[in-house]
Amino acid sequence: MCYHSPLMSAAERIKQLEHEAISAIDSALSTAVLEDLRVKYLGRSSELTGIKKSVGSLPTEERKEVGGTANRSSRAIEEALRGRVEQLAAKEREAKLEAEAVDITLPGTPYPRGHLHPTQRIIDEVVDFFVGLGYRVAEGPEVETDYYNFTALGIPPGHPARTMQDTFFLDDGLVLRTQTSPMQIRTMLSQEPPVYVVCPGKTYRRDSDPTHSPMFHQIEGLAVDKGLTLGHLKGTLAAMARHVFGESVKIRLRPSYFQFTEPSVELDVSCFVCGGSDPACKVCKGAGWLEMLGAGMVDPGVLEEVGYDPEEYTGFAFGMGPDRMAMVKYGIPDLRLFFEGDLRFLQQF
Ligand code: 2U9
Repeated sequence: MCYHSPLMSAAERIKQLEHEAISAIDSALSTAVLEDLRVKYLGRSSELTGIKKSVGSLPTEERKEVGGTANRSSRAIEEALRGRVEQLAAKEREAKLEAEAVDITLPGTPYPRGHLHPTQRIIDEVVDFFVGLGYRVAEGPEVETDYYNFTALGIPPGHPARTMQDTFFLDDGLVLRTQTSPMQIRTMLSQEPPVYVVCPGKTYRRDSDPTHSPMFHQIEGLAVDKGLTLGHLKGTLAAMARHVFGESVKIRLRPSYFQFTEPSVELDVSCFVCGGSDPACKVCKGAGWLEMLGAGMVDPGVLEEVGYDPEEYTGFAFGMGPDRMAMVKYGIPDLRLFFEGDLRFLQQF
């Protein structure tokens, strides 16, 4: 607060106010302070405005000097404010630009990308291969009747494959399908040959350990046409193996047995890591071969069951487990990792 002598003239007081204002303006450090000073020295309730308002009540000979001095001081203070505001505003703008500077050469903010499940990747690769050959994709119910899941495939009531340890039985003779074969039966019942269909989906078996899960996936396929032979089966599956595991893999067929195919085979692919050259190979355990799928020529009884004439048509079928194929292809030790939903596992793919 400035205190002044009551004997000081109005003009002297105006000059003192001007001096006070300008020194405060020159030492102000922000435009906000300058705004406060403008209100304090030039505002409606400022002392200088009060003096201007009182000029009219002064004796005539004083009015000109006091009014002129007051106006001159107001203009001097306004000028000082304008100059200081420009100085500080420029500095504040510089500081703001500096603080908010964006380095446009920095990489963008990475957005978390979704990841396909390893099993889904294998399913997509295999299904894409068969769609490329002209196969249709057939998907269907996971809760099946025992007719479509067993009887139609030549597994009559009482057959060991129906025993409890394999199958989840539900009420009313329904089951959780143990393979996706029911979709091939449903497809054949819905159309005449030729049939070229691939059937991916979830299947269920009463099994649970590091390499078996109660819910797992299968991809089955079926081709029914005139003149199909085991050669067609071998050529088709060899091409599929190369598509999934790389052009250098070889395949071999070993005799096997399934209730719904005759002859039945197991198809192995050569180890895509060591090609059979490394007895200590972690992937094929030195065998050089990896068991990949089961297949065979469709049993004539199955064709008859759906009304096809086995004298006129032959077919081949195959079934594979994409979960297991993913474990082999990506070197995953425990199937249970597939179903725990742990992103640390899933985002590696
Ligand atoms: C029809 C006729 C024949 C499907 C086939 C296999 C061999 C097979 C397994 C592979 C791994 C099941 O998930 S797995 O354990 N499947 O070995 N599946 S032949 O044959 C059929 C299917 C439908 C009408």
